[in-house]
Formats: sequence, structure tokens, C-alpha cells
Amino acid sequence: MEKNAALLYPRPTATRLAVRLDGMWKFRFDPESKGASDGWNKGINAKETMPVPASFQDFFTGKDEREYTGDFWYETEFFVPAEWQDRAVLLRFDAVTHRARVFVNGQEICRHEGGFLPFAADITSAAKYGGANRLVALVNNELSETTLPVGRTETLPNGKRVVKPYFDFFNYAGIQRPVTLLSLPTNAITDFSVAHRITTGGAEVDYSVETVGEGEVTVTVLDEDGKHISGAQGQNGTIAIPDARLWNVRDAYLYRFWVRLSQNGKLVDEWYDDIGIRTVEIRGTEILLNGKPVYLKGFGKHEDSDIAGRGFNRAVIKRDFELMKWIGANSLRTSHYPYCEEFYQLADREGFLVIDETPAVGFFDSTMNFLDASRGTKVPFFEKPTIQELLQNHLDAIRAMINRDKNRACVIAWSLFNEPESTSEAAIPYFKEVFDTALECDPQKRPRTFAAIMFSRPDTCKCYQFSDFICLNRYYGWYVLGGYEIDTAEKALRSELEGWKAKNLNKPFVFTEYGADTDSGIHKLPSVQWSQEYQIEVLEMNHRVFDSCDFVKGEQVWAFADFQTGEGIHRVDGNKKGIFTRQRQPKAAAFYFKQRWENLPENYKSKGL
Ligand code: CKX
Repeated sequence: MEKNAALLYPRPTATRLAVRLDGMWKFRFDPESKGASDGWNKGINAKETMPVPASFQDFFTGKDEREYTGDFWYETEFFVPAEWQDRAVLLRFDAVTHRARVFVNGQEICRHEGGFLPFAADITSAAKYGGANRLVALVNNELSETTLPVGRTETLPNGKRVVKPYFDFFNYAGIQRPVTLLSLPTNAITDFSVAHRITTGGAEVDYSVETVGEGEVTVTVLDEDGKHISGAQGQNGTIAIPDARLWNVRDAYLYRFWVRLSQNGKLVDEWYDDIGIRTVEIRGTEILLNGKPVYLKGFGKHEDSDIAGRGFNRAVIKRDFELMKWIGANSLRTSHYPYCEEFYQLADREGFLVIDETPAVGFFDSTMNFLDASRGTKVPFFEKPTIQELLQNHLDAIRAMINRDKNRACVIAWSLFNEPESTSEAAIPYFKEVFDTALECDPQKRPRTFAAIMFSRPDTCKCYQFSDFICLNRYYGWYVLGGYEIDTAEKALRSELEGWKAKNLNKPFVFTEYGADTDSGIHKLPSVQWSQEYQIEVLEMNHRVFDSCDFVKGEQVWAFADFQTGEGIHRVDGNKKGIFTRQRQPKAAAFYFKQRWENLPENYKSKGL
């Protein structure tokens, strides 16, 4: 895993400068992919402008732009002061979806694959100091069976390319998260990791610091009032925190860890991170936070909102957390990709538990195109000839996600797939390598899991043994036995859980998806599918079953809010399973959940450990 001083979250300090390059950039589609040969790396000669950060698809009024698939280019200018001459100068892209090639002053600097994690472009030698610089990025949003997320790209008879996602969210793309110009010391801190232990009367924090360049490393710990609490010398060590104020669910406390690199007593580099001290473990059927059982109440969600698409939107993040607090939730899954860093920072600050998920979604032929799947034409996914290339991209994504989020107190587990086809023998070695890699990368050795689709049942799933806790995505009452058959759906759900119980896994189960599409304009008595009344009936049915099952230790309903998908006969301008509308207003089910979750203790169903 590349460790790079610019991959640390960009924070200005006495030694580091950070300039955000948000703004209206030049923008140009390149359907024939001719830009690279036509010299657009030196300038794209565009009339169009595009907000950065944002997805590009929802601004235009034409369908060709919304559905555009292929290459597209961005360009902007930025100034580099002459005083930065003897420093390291880099660009940090928080996320460009799904892949990018970066050029500065016509020179290719780097390429990056993967649309949901940061990468750095070192422009120290390419920059013009004391003057303007031209940044050009070639971006591409095609999908294939070796990309994360998985899909394919086809050319229509009219010559236009179109993506066929194997997943149920719109293939938003572009420079979707912030771009930052960084000036760093040439000798610098490149990584910092922590792992916590609770002790009698306090806590101990094992830490590790990586640097480029020699020097003395010090770590200083301040409390929330800025008071010095503790510290240590050396690149690795243990810091004792007397009377530690532990980070707890909905009761957060963050210590500021200052990391400094000095040479002969002179400060060379400094950076800080705000860290919650807590432990996470699975013990039998319990999920333990700081040794105490916790029951997960919350959602699967998306980074998705009107106009900006999947673009970074701090205002939406704030509203989402206010709604999470209002409804009495304590957790969520970052379905189906790592979210922006600012999301985890707020989850740390507000004390929410997060299952951090890789973009390993669509590992199933035609999950969303039910007609294809029923055609029986599909090859078992993990027997595809391209699976080894996909595995390498998957492992890279896991390493990068854990490297980025390893210090976040809110992250209590890693979800390494969403709804993979886990029912073939060929899946087993793939899963083993994925789960082993996650364990190896995580300094805190957090629990690992995957969200299992409804075809991955006790009698068919070949991979549940890898999960430290079992996550089920189940739609009894919606995709299975919906409407007037809901009583049969309840029996079927109970029967499946009996099947899991009979395996005596002695692990917690979390429902990471359940729910029903609901039009916020439909009220119906008696209910009908798509009505708000029916959504509540489905939720009540699921909760009757969950409440009767002592190894079910979490309920994360699908979904937090309505979100955009590709168009199709199964989607009414997107997926409507939200408890809130896409505009973050409550459906009737929101009030139902508020009443349920405010009366469910944080340690619901614990055996009083
Ligand atoms: N699970 C049967 C993954 C989510 C989708 C959800 C749905 C599916 C259900 C698969 O990303 O939105 O269809 O609502």
C-alpha cells in the first residue's frame, strides 16, 4: 500500500499548506476518445464549464449527457507561489470516478483506478513556481467485469455507448470530491495509525508513525479542551491515557493526536488527527463496544442528492446526521462504497457506528436485471475468466479503504462485498484472500463481513464462515411474497432464521437490508404495495421476527433516503425504499422508526455482559 504524505487528510499546519481547488472547471466530452492524441493534455479548448466537486450527469437537459459513457475532460488553472520552490508540491484528489489520468502543464503526472478513494499527484517537478499552472484531467466512467463496482459497457446500434451496471444505483461519475493543492516539506510524515486497549483506570494506545526522511518523532495527545494529556517519542510505541474518556455510541469524545517530525530540534513536519479511543470485538453473538454489547439501529444509505448526484455535499451530510439523531439511529453502512472522509469525521464527532464497505458490488450476473438472471445464461460469477484481474482490483480497494479509514473510531467493521454470488465453490478461495487481506491491513483487526443476498441462504451459501458477524439483505414481503402474501413472507423469514440457527454459528446476525419501495404520495387503506402503510407493515413484520431472535443484533433498513438508479421498469425515477425522501423529508415510516428506536436500548437483547 502506497504511503504518501499527501494521502493524510489535508489539514493546514505550521508545516503544511492546503488550497482547495473547488470551482467551475472547463469540461468537455470525448466520445471518440481522441483527446489524448489531439493534445488535450495541454488544454482542452472547451466552452462548457462544470462544478467541481460534483457528478456531471444531472446538470444537463439532454439524455445523451446524462447517460454519457466514456472519456471526458476537465481543466483548471492554479497558482504556485515562488516560495514553494524547495518543497514537495502535490495535488490530492479525494475521489475521481471511476478512473483518471492527470496532466499538469501538459505533462502526464499519474493515473488512478477506482472512484471512491483518494490519490495524490506529485507535481513538484512539473509545476511553474511563481506563476499559473494548468491542470487537466481525463476521466472515464465505463464499467466492466474487472472494475469495482462491476458492470459492463455496451455500444448501441446508434453507436452510443451505455453502461449496464450490475448494481442498483446510478453510475454517477466525475471529479466528485474535493481537489486540494498541497505544499509539504520534502521530509514528512507519511502515515499514522493507532490501536486501542482499555486498561484499569484508563487506556493504552499503540501507535505507529511512518516518515520519509530521518528525524525524531513525537506524538502528543491533547484533550478536547486542548490540555496536554500524554505523549511519546519514537516512530512506534504505546501511549498511556490515564482516566481515558472512551468514545461511545452517541457519546463521542475525541483526543487530538499531534504527530511531529523534527531534525536536530527543528520542526520539519507536523500533522494531527482527532481520535476516539474505543475497542470493538465480537464475542459469541454479541457486538461489543468497549466491552459492552451494542445493538445496531440504522440504515444502508447512499452518497446521493439532487443536482450534485454523488458529489461531495457537506450540507447534505449535516442534514443526514441530524435526521439520524432525530430518528434514534446509532449506525449505518456505507453502502456500497467508501464515502467521503468528512462523513466519517462527523460520525466520529457524533458517535455513530459505521460498517465501512468497499465498492465490491455487482458480483452477481444480472442481480438487477431479473429477466437475465432467470434466463439461466449466467456463468457462476467467480468462475469468470476475468476473476483474477477483478481480485487484484478488489484487494487494492480494500487496502486503500482500510489505509484511509483505519483511525476512525466510528468504523467498527469492514464489509468486503455487497451481495456477491457466494453460492459456488469457486467463490471460496476468492473470499479467503479478500478476508485475509483485510485482517492483515487493519491495525485494529476489526470484524469483517459481507452483506449476503437473498440467494445466499443457510443451505446454499458457501462463504458465511469468513464473516465475523453475518449480514443479511432480505426482502421477504417485497421481492419475495409481497402484498397479501405477507403472512407467508413472515413464515418464510422465520424459517430461514431457523436454518441459520441450526448451524450454531454463535455469531451475531445483522440485517443490513430489508424494506419496501414506497411512493411518498401514496396512502392507502387497506394498504397496497408502494403505499406508505405497506412500507410500515413490512417493517413491522420484519421487526416481529428480529425481536424473536436472540442472535439478531442489528437492523439497518434499506434505505435511509430515496436515491437515483438507472431507469427501468423496476424503478420510478430511482429506488424509493427510503425512509426519507431524496429531499430528506420523512415518510410515515420515519415516525414509526423514531418511536421504535427511541425505545430500543443501545444494548438491546444483550445478555447483560
Ligand atoms: N440490494 C434483492 C442492494 C441495493 C439495492 C436493493 C434493492 C438490493 C436488493 C436485492 O443496492 O438497492 O433492490 O432495493
